[in-house]
Amino acid sequence: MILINSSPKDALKLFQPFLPIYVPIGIGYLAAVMKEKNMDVEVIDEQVEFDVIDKIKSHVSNLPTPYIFGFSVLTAAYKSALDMSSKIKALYPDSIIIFGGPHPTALPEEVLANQCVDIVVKGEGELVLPELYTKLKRGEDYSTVKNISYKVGDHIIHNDRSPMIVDLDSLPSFPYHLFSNPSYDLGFIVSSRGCPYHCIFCSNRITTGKKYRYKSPESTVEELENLYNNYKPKMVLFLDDNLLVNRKRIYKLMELIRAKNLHQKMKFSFQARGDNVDKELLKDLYDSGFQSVFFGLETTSEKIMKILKKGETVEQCISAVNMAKKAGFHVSATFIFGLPSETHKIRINAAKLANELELDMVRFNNATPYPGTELYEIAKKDGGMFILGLYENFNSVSTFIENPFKKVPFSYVPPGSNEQEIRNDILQSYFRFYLNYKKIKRIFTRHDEGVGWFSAGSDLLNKIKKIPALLVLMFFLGVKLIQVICFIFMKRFSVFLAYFFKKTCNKEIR
Ligand code: B12
Ligand code: SF4
Repeated sequence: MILINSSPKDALKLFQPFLPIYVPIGIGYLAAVMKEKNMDVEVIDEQVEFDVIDKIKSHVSNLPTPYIFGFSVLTAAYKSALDMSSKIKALYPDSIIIFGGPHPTALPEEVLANQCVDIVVKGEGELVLPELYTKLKRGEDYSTVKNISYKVGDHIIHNDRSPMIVDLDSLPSFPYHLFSNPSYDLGFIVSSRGCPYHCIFCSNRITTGKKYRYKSPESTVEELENLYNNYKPKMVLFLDDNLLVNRKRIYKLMELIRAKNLHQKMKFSFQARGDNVDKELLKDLYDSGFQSVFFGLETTSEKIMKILKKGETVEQCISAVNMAKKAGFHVSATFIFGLPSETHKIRINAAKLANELELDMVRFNNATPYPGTELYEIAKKDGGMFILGLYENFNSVSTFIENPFKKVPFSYVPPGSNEQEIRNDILQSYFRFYLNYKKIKRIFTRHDEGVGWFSAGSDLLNKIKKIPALLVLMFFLGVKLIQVICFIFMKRFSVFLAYFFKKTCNKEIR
C-alpha cells in the first residue's frame, strides 16, 4: 500500500525556505509495523515530493489490485489530501482510500461524505492498519475491524474504538532510514504518547488520547544511541505531548542517558508544563542534556487560564520560566491570542511579559478551534468560527507567516473581539520581541539552537542560496511593520478625533 503524508505546498508560506522539514511521524510508525509484517508499503511525503502522481504510477505498476492508499491528514492539510485522493480515484476508480490522523478522527462523517474517501481509521493506526489491509487485499469482510468508520450504501458505520496501545515497546523503533531525503531534520524522537490534562484548545487527545503511555527508558536510550550513531544530530527534539508526566521514568531516562554519555554528544529539547517542573528536576534535566525547553504560556490572564482548563496558573508558568532561565535553559514559549473574553491589554501584557522573562524564542499564535477540541464546540456555539473552504484557514501561525497582501481570515474570532485588532496585536508583539540586534544576530548565527524555529542556513553556501527568499521575506515583514504602525496611528487618531468632537459638541451645546 502507499502511505501519503498530505501537506499544502505553501504550508509555511513566507517562512517555508527557513524552517526545518519534519518527518511525518505517524506514517513512519505505520510503515514500520507494516514492514515488520512483510507487507508491501511505500511512503510518499508531499512536503518533499513534487511528482507524487508519477511516483504512485510507477509503484502500483507491479502491484496486484485493489490498490490501497492511506492518507495522514492534519486539518491544515485536509484540502491537499482530498485533492490528491480525487486524482487517485480518477486514475484508479477501484482503489481503496483510507484517511487517518487528527482531522478524520475528529470528523469521520464529514470526511466520509467525500466520494474519494472509503474508510476512516480513528486514533492510533498501528494495530488497525495491518489487519484492515490484509482483509482488503484478500477481499474479506472488514466490518469487524475496530476503530474504523466506513460506508455501506448511503450509511456511515462507526465501529467501536479499541483501547490505546499500552506497551509502546511492542512497536518497532521509528524507521528513520525510510526518510532519506536530505531536507528532513531527523533530530527527533517520540518517547511517550498521550497527556492526562484537558486544555480546551489541544487536539492531542484525539489521536493519542489522555492515557499516558511511554517507551521504557532502556528502549528510548537505545533509539537515541542508534539515532546518534546513524545521523549524529546535535539537537534531538522529544516530540512527546508531555515528556514529564511520570517522574520515575524521566529520572531513569536521565540516569541512562548520563551512563551512556549521550548528553555529551547531543542536546535535547522538550515541551513541559509550568506546574510539572521544579528547581531540582530542572537542574537534573539540564545536567542530562535536556537544555532547551518549551512552555505553553498561552495568556497573562488567570481568568482565561481557567477558561482554557489548563489546570495551572500564570504564576506557575512565570515561575517555571524564571527557574529554567536561571538553570541555563534555552526557553521558548507560546502565547495564544484571540481567546474568549480576552482584551487588547491582556495581549499587550503578553508581549511585555515575553520581553521581561527574557525568553529566547516566542510565538504569538491565533486561537484555532481544531475539530475535536472543546474550543471547536465553543466556537461553533458562540458563532465566532469561520471555516474557509476546506479548513484552509485553520492555521494557528497564519498571521505571522502570511503574505500581508493576501491575508488568511481567522478561523475563530470570539464575540466582542475584533479580528483586525488581534492580528495587529500579534504582529506588534512579534516586532516588539524580535526587532532587537541580539535576537536577529542569533537567528543568523545559531541555526541549531532550540527548537529550530528559523534557520537562515547551516553553512555559507546554504545562506547564500537563501538570499533571494530572505529579501522577499524582509520586504513582506517591512510591509507588515508599516501596517502595524498605520493601525496604531489610526487607532490613536480616531480616539483623538472622538475626544475632539466630544469637546467641540459640548462647547456648542453650552
Ligand atoms: C510532532 C508534531 C508536529 C511536527 C511533525 C508533524 C508530523 N507530520 O508528524 C511538526 C512540527 C512539523 C508539526 C507541524 C504542525 N502541526 Co503538529 N504536532 C505534532 C505532535 C506534537 C506530535 C505528532 C506525532 O508525532 N504524534 C505521534 C504519532 C504516532 O501520532 P500521529 O501522528 O497522530 O499518528 C497516529 C494516528 O494519528 C494514526 N494515523 C495518522 N495518519 C494516519 C494515516 C492512516 C492511513 C492511518 C490508518 C492512521 C493514521 O496512526 C498514527 C500512529 O499511531 C502533535 C500532537 C499529537 N499528539 O498528535 C501535533 C499536532 C498533530 N500538530 C498540530 C498542528 C495544528 C500542526 C500545525 C498545523 C501547526 C502550525 N500551525 O503550523 C503544523 C502543520 C504542518 C503541516 N505540514 O501541515 C495539531 C493537529 C490538529 C489538527 N486537527 O490538525 C496537533 C494534534 C497538536 C495540537 N495543536 O493539538 N507538528
Ligand atoms: S498539557 Fe499540553 S499536551 Fe496536555 S492537554 Fe494541555 S496543551 Fe495538550
